[in-house]
Amino acid sequence: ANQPKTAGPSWCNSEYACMRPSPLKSLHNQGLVDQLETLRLQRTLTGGQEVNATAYGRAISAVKSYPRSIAPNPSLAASLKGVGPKIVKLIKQYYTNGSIAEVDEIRRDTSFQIMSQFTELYGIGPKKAREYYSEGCRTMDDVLRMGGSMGTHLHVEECLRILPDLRTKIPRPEVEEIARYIHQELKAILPDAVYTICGGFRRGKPQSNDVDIVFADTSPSTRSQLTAMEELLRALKKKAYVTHIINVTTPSDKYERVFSRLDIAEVVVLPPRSDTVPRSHYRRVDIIFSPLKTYGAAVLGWTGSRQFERDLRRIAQSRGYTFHSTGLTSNNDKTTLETTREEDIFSVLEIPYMPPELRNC
Ligand code: DCP
Ligand code: MG
Repeated sequence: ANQPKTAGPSWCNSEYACMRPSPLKSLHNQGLVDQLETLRLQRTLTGGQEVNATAYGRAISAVKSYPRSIAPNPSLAASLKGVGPKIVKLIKQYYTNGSIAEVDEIRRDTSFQIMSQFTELYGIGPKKAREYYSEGCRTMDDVLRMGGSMGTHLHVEECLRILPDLRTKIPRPEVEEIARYIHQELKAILPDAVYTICGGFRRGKPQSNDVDIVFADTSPSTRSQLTAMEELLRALKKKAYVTHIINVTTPSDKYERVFSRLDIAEVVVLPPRSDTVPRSHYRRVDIIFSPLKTYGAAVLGWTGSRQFERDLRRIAQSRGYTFHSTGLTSNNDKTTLETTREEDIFSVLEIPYMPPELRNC
């Protein structure tokens, strides 16, 4: 094996980001991370380039997990996994000049600002953002009137009305209150339901763009999840807590094989004012129902980060398994393992357990 050139701990050199403890913010190199994030976003929006978005993603993840400052010796960036010579040059530029020239240029570019704003709209990816821009759209209003939408069930005027709220970040206490409220309603239907708030919240983000809640029923009775989800949504709508249902994915959908036994409802809620919610905002919530047997996989799959999930799936493949939020499946006999807890998956894959706050790769 190659002798690591970095003086850092051995996991710094793992080719899998999910093996490297990655905090929310780099203690020592966050300024650099922010610059590289701009380049990544720009590459995502403009499509193929020599150093593409994925390459920046890998480099960002490597820098984030590096536990010391790179500033005293920027050349050592070359020894980080996933940092190629072109990015090393940029890193040196950053530490010499205090910023990367191309980043300054990108941030001043209005087309970049406008397109990145479009991608904040639910359901608009980089490709669509580019299309709408080239068709002349300059505001969210333009995009919605050109047919862009947040799911087929929302009308343009309605989107425009709630959009400013949905673009406001959700503080942690409100995230918790939303989960508590929904759980409370669910108890009338499934008294033994448990839940975990996943997504960025679980990774320690102080504010979230949406709320991702994974539920499982711990009672041995075999009540169908589908009915439970339907009943829950009906109850929440009746109370005017859920205001919009964007999409519901059920096992009976055409995606049956991929999403087998995971029900997902993408909704908008309007939590009433309270001590923790000083002003009501419309909020995006993903409600996920998982069987108890694969609850660990659902929680692990919905906690992220995206890079963490990508590399976890790569590790799983290298060990002869397929990982998905519906479960860990053996590639040989196609059996899905019992993974009630997240730890079960780490242990089958023989990798160290990574606490959620260190999955921000
Ligand atoms: N997820 C995933 N792949 C997807 C969708 C989701 O791996 N296509 C996982 C990783 C995400 C988590 O689910 O971290 C939740 O997705 P979000 O889009 O809600 O992202 P976050 O919760 O991380 O951030 P935020 O909601 O604050 O934007
Ligand atoms: Mg989220």
